Amino acid sequence: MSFDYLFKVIIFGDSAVGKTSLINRYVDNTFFTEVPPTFGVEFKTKDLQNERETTRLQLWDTTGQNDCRIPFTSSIYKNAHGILIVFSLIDEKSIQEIEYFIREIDDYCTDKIEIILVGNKSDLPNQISNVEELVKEHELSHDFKIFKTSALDGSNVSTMFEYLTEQMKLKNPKTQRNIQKRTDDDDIIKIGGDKVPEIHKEKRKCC
Ligand SMILES: Nc1nc2c(ncn2[C@@H]2O[C@H](COP(=O)(O)OP(=O)(O)O)[C@@H](O)[C@H]2O)c(=O)[nH]1
Ligand SMILES: [Mg+2]
Repeated sequence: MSFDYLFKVIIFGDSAVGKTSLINRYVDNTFFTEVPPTFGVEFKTKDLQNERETTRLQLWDTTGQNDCRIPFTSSIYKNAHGILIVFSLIDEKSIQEIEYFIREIDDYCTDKIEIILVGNKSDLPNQISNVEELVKEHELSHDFKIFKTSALDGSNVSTMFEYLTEQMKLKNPKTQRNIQKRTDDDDIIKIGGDKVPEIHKEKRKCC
């Protein structure tokens, strides 16, 4: 199957913030109170269609590598168009971790990659009241958009992914013709072995 757009989105964040649950909610409309741990990197796809175009999103789930501070291999960034940094709206430590992920992705991100911060678990009581302020302290002076979501009740999940998709289209206007015959197989990467692609050598100005 071919698509007008094929976007790769990487989902980072502290462990147990709901990365896998957000993907499950968006792709399969499911939610589990117990989620099997993600090993390494896996992706699920979501196809979007309107009267003008078809879009395939590859949503790359990551395990909490940050727990043991093993950096992500550079190959994960290959052909990435979007990055979500997920934190929990009830867990201040996960907000502090944003800084770690921003530093991690610093070397690989270009202005072409859309980065969004996602505060998940908005359904729970005892939300941190000054989330925006705390996030600002750790986003290293960027001005990333923040979405508050709940994978449990689904609120804002589609809205957040739709916003991301629109931003990726705006940043990749030429992709439309170039990738018409691309399939998922073109984008499968070997974890650990690949060189940093050309696009990533032009460093993101703001990182
Ligand atoms: N209440 C609530 N629990 C959530 C939400 N998202 C995930 N969880 C729970 O948080 C735990 C960790 O979720 P998981 O998706 O495995 O997190 P990950 O390690 O970041 O992939 C699981 O018990 C989920 O059921 C949410 O939006 N609300
Ligand atoms: Mg997971």
